[in-house]
Amino acid sequence: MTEIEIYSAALCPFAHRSRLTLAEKGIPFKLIEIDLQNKPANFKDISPYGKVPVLKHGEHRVWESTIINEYLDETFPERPLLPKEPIQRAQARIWINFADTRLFATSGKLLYGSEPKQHPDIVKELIAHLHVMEEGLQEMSDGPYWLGSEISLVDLTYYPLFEQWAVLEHFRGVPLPTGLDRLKQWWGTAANRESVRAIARTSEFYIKQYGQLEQTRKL
Ligand SMILES: N[C@@H](CCC(=O)N[C@@H](CS)C(=O)NCC(=O)O)C(=O)O
Repeated sequence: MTEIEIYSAALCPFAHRSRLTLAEKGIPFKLIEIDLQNKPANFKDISPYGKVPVLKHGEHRVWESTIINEYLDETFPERPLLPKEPIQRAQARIWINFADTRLFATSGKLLYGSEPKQHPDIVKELIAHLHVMEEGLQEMSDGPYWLGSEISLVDLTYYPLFEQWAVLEHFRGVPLPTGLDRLKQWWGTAANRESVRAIARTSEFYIKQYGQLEQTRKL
């Protein structure tokens, strides 16, 4: 098999998505850990946006976690992680897009891209997104995964933020609100998945690492 390398960083939830996809599909890969505070001089040659994750597959490079994940699913069609029917694929992509443009965008803004006075409004926005997810899960999934009985790229796209939720709670005072029962059930199922457990980090790990980041730049 042509060698696969993934450029990753332990704290990066986007890289986490692609490592989980590789694991779920049983694709062997080499992990290259990048210190994002001290990037290698040639990193832009590997990653045009200067970000992780980047996938190297032989002579090809692919970046952006959701695009990497679809590339992997199409290139290695065994153990598919998207449904077959176009409409179901479209629905999966709508949820993946919601993760990127709403949930991860808002949580990122809360952690990095805002002033404390903006936080109450951003927290409201974040909680509203969680409620949209809760309703979506109730309506479209008979469980235990996002699209029903099988794990999919939707689960692998969302899960990494939940593994790090303790960071939002610790640094921004945002516990997961009560009343999101279906979402919490989904989280519990995803967290128990073998691929997830194999590389899971504890809340303490994330809090400590983000705490160290805070010393070097403003969280
Ligand atoms: N939309 C990108 C986001 C990737 C991203 O933001 N990665 C962060 C780490 S979590 C990064 O590499 N940041 C380095 C930088 O911006 O200098 C994806 O889904 O892959």
